[in-house]
Amino acid sequence: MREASGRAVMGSILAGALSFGLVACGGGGSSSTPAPPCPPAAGPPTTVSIVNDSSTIGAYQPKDVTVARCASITWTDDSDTPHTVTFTSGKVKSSGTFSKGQSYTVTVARTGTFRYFCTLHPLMKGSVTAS
Ligand SMILES: [Cu+2]
Repeated sequence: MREASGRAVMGSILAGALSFGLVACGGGGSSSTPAPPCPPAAGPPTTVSIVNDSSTIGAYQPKDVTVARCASITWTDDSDTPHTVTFTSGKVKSSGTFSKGQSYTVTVARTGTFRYFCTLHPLMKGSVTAS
């Protein structure tokens, strides 16, 4: 049990070194940004309708969409049930629950294929490919 206090001291030294490192980074050098920022209004918007489906309760229509990077995608709930658009990767922002007549719009700043589903009806699945 005596080692515990020793570790706590190490932890605070590490935290101090980290905050010093962050301050030292402000010199205007090149930074390693994973995805370049999107220009405003890049490309026409893509729309996906969420419709009633007898087997999965809801369905994304179209299920899979391909867009240019930075294009916006809007899902509109045209069904009778609330749904979500929840991405399996944290690289694209997920929606909360939205209901009939409401919509959710996201801009995909990275390239790749991003799968998503509905947390309320996990059989509902779709994907967005940005290139
Ligand atoms: Cu759903």
